[in-house]
Amino acid sequence: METTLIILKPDAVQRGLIGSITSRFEQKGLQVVGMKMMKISGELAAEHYKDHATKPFYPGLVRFMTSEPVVVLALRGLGAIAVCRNLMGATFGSKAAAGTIRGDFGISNSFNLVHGSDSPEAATRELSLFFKTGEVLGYARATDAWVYDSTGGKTE
Ligand code: IDP
Ligand code: MG
Repeated sequence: METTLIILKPDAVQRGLIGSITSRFEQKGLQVVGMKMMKISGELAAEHYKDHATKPFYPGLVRFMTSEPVVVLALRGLGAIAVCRNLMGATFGSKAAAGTIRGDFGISNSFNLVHGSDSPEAATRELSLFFKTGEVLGYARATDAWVYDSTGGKTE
């Protein structure tokens, strides 16, 4: 099982898409193990996006991500990091495939609704940036017996 960090960006919150986007992840079978609304500080945005610090779009990205509240989610599931990236679609809304979150809900290349960790290392780092100890909750989910096949001794 993996846990990944998802951010519903300010455009998702402003456009009233918190529920619709969260539903995409839930319907897939991902388990919500952390969820909160927050306003990202300049320091946190800089730390989160430090790998992009030299990119031309970086100042605008930090301005966007700190402009209005976001919703952060910790999502758990088998292969959750790649599963979520696939559900999100390609970075640019104008290019993202239909059927994906970015492909279905947006057309902008920078206001692209959602962030998702792109590797296990990034997920660990980003979860610890956005969630304090105790804010990500492990709990047994009643539907897991049907979301996953555990009848053969392993969960698949
Ligand atoms: P990702 O969010 O799909 O992982 P990254 O390349 O990590 O994409 O870029 C981080 C964020 O920066 C994107 O989600 C998008 O909001 C913004 N961004 C990336 N490339 C561009 C660009 O060329 N122009 C404007 N914004 C960009
Ligand atoms: Mg990225």
